[in-house]
Amino acid sequence: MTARRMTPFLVLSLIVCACSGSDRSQRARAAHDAHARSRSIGQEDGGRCEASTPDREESEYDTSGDDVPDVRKVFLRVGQPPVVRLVLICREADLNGDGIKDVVRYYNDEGRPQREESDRNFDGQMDEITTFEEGAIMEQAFDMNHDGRVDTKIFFEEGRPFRAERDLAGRSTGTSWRPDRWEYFEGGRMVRMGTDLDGDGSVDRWDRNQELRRQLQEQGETQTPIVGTDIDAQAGGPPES
Ligand SMILES: [Ca+2]
Ligand SMILES: [Ca+2]
Ligand SMILES: [Ca+2]
Ligand SMILES: [Ca+2]
Repeated sequence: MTARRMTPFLVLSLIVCACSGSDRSQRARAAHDAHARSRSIGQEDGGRCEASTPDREESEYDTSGDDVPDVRKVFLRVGQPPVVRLVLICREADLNGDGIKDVVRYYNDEGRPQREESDRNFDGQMDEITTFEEGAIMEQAFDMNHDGRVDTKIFFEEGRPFRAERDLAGRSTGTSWRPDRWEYFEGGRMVRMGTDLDGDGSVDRWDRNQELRRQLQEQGETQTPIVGTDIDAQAGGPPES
């Protein structure tokens, strides 16, 4: 039984081995050249997709028609021969055609997006990081003023932003997030905003858009009362994030 199963594989192996030596060496040389070229490109173009381990394959594509690759994909080989499938785990692209990769998206072993980093002003520094959970966008972090530090975060629920946090005073560090502005959204629009004026981490002033809240409530988009004491109740401390 086992021998019968192996027969097609053996035949295939014999066919492969029957290829001429010159064909084989040409293919090997082409593959080697392509690999060497992509590796050198990867070192120079800000490439972040790691493809050096033996369980990975990479390929490059020209999507702009100038014969220069602007997209690189890295695949993970999953399974054992002869049943091996390739799963996309990383994709990076040069959006403005300057030869430097500006956006990279990482996927998990099931091919679902996990994280995306992008350089929106093309200065070589990533300034937008998007994280996903179960394939859905959960959080975005921005370096809006391009000083190398995150100053804005947006949190999502069911694909829509529900809260933004901003560090207007620039007190955050790489390990400590210290926002001083909290913005809340309903129906995709901001309805209230808390500001920490004295830098102690607690909200000192709440502003909210009464008219917008009234409109949303009339449309049945919010259950939050228009009038009430929720502002006072929340003053004095930022929300848990
Ligand atoms: Ca670029
Ligand atoms: Ca940048
Ligand atoms: Ca910043
Ligand atoms: Ca305060």
